[in-house]
Amino acid sequence: MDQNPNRYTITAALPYTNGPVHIGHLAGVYVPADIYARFQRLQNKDVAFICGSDEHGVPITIKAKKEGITPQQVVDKYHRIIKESFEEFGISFDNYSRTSAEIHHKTASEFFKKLYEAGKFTEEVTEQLYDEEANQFLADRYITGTCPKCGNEEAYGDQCEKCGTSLNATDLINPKSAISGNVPILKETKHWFLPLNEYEDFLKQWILVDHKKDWKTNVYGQCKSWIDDGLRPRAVTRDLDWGIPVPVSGADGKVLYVWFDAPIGYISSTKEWATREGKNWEDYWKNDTTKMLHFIGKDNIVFHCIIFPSMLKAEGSYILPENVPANEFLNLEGNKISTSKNWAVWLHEYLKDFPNQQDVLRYTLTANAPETKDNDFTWADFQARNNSELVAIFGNFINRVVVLTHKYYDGIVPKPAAFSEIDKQTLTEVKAYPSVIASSIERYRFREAQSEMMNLARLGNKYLADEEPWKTFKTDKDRTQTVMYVALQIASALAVLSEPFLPFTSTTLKNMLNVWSSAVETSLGWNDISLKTELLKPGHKINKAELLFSKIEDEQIQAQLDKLQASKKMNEIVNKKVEPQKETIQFDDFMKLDMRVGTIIEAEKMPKADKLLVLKVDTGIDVRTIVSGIAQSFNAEEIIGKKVTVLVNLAPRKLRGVESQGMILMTENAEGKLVFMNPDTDGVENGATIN
Ligand code: B3M
Ligand code: ZN
Repeated sequence: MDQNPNRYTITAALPYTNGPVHIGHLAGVYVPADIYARFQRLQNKDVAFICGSDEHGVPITIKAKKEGITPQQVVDKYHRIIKESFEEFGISFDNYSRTSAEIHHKTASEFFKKLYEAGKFTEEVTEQLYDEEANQFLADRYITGTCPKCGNEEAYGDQCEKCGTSLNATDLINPKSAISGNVPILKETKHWFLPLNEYEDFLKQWILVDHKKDWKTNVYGQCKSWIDDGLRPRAVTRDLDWGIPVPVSGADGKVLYVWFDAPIGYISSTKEWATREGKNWEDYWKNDTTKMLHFIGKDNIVFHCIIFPSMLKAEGSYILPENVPANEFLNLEGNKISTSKNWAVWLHEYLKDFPNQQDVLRYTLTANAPETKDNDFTWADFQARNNSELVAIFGNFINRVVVLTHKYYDGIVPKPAAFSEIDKQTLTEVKAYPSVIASSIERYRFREAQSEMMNLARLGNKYLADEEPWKTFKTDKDRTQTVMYVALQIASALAVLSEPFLPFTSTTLKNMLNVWSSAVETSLGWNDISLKTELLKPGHKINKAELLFSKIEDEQIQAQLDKLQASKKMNEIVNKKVEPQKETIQFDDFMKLDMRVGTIIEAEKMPKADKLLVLKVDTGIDVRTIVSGIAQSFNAEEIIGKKVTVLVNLAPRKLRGVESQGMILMTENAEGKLVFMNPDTDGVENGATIN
């Protein structure tokens, strides 16, 4: 086996294919993973950046039911959309596979069989929750209930997303079927369990001792609390009809638990890539000189730090992750991102509104990345980051450098004369950036790394503003050449160092500076910035200026806020509680009601009663007295002459000593004010019947 300490296996969580991806996914997992992978490639490391669609599990079957299509149709639809979004945002996976792929079914089945044959599972008949109406066992997201740990009433059968605890369905308090809403019964069924309790010592050593110092505190803290709570055997099979069939006899109708097969998806995706690229996949999974990293969101910590490592340990021939840099969650305009409430910025929609502005979103998401705590994305911040950072600093600097080089020197890098102290200091500062940025990236501090990269743009922008070559051009040719030479060196350093964060911008900039193709002698790498005495040699010709960033206008931001407001309105409508429908009545029952069109001809307040008005109503049959509880919504004068609907054959009853001879039909508006049920009655005579 090839001994290469520069090999990296970088995985990013496999998204469930039950919906498109939004900014929360990008900020939490895929942008940081991509920055890291691009950075390591720029260091000439041997990188396998691996991902794929997670196409099994209850999230998929629930979605299929909701959309009235098959699970296969669901995964085909969203796999395509998700894959395309990742490509469009420059997430540079070496391979994006899917867990419905044959190679994955084979890999996951073999993995299970190996553990099964080695006696690593326990086999148990236990009582599991069962929905009698749906005729089906309830696992994972098919069941909701109260989390025994934090009291969250919407915990799932395998996990509470609020506190992160991994659960068994039978742990839930007040369990309820997500299919029918019914209270489930208990029914016996056989399953295979991975006895996590037997891996406690291993996990204690590996996480709590070996990785105490280098794992993020949020990750370490969650792991420690699970281990301290004591680990229990965990079922790795399910009674479901969607998934990878359990590959042993006596397991009809059973599939692998999605969290058993999904992480193996990293392995099968690596195999798929290695076969295509003529590599050996085992170098990336079984060689302990390889560094393996899992980029995930915080709700996936237990699966990647406890369960999957225990599976790998049980199998015996795999390496373990060096780090699991999990992020917290990103909120949107102060609220939790929610697919079901459509409170999200969908990547495919973003690109329609901001075409070719992928880097602006990447930049904003990294600047606000939820690295140590949940964080908020706001459109106002997005606009400010673009207009006052990307446009005003980065874009402005580059544009001046390139435009002036063309204006003064026909696009040819000028020869410097004597360097001033400022020039020397500036060139020295530039050389320090690669290692400063690298050190932040190596510690998974991507916000810090990106802000250092911007500091380099700031340095360039300030240098030009201070040295003012547009002024010296008329008076001092030598000085101008020197300043432009220095500015061009900064611009080329920026072209390289911005790549992990702003890949599209970096490509355009490299094209502009003509340092792009590897055929060109001046092709630049990350470490050249510190090592080379000059990045662009005098005499090198650069290309014409292209626009890197453009201003985002208030109207564009308002349109996004309006979109969110519309989602909020829609949710209010959908979630509004209405009275449940009453018992069915027969036609004859309805016909007993005698309703007529009438007109209020007199109205006065009932003395000493807040709510009551005494009305005289012309019903067409007669003029009668009706006492109505509407005084808090109307005063007497304003309703005289109003057309109303009257139930005329209601048995009379006395209210405060006044006999009421009918009832006026009313309803209530959104503000709680009563309104008359007076259908469009223009030209309808009093006494007309309603039916
Ligand atoms: N599909 C969970 C999620 O999207 C999941 C990750 C699997 S990684 C192996 O939250
Ligand atoms: Zn909880």
